[in-house]
Amino acid sequence: MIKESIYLEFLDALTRGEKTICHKIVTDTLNEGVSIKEIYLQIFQKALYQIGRMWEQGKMNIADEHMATQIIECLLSRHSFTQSGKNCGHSVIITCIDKEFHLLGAKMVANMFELNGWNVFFMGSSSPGKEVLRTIADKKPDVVGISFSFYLNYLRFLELLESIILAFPDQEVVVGGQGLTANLQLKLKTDYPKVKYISCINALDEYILRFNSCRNGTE
Ligand code: B12
Repeated sequence: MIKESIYLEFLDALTRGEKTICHKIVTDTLNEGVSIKEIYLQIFQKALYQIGRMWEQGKMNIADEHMATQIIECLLSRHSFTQSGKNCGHSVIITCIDKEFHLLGAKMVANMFELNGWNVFFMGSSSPGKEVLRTIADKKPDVVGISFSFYLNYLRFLELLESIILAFPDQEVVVGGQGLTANLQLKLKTDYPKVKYISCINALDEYILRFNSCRNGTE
């Protein structure tokens, strides 16, 4: 568990655009033996959700929000491969839907797969549906992960899901992101029972463990 004081120190530096201080806090915390997953959830995600609230309440301007996002994007790239595990032989495509510019949640998820030894094909933000389909045909991944944050992208999300299921009926698909409201989670359960909703990287850990044990025949 990361101390609240560390998180607050990070948030303060982040909202002032102080990248060097943010980087030092993360490096020191990792050196104390805290895992990357805890840093992602208890510092990065927590700070980004707070920044969202501050922006919504007019307590943070767009420039500062963009700077903070850039700092976390940079830290996410720096702190990914460093604790990489052995290759487990599984592969995953992670993508955001078309016109979806919220990238960081998807990137965290991609990094977590990578840390668990998966071969990751990360397509980033705003990927056109036909390119996602082409990449699935090309890479033949074990899993496809779709990230969806902005509610107005709802129809694009369903369109992509439908087209993947139609073209690759046996494809394992996982989805996540804040666009998946309780209603939409319910719709997924009833209309697309094979698609798995994963709420955050803690739940992702459980999914990866289960996936590995199923594939290794221990379940
Ligand atoms: C940074 C940010 C931006 C940046 C994104 C830059 C970037 N490179 O990513 C920019 C400036 C581009 C942006 C733009 C906009 N944004 Co914005 N943004 C945010 C902010 C502050 C942080 C997003 C973030 O990174 N969160 C942290 C990550 C780690 O959390 P996460 O995405 O939830 O991911 C976790 C889980 O959901 C899950 N997960 C996510 N994806 C996946 C995928 C898979 C496969 C799995 C298994 C799991 C999974 O695991 C992740 C890790 O635990 C949020 C506030 C918030 N509450 O998040 C608003 C927020 C998401 N934005 C919002 C809005 C409204 C907008 C704009 C419409 C603003 C505008 N008027 O222009 C545009 C829309 C752009 C678009 N078309 O996509 C709203 C969305 C409301 C909604 N649900 O629709 C939010 C919630 C702000 C708010 N409080 O209103 N934004």
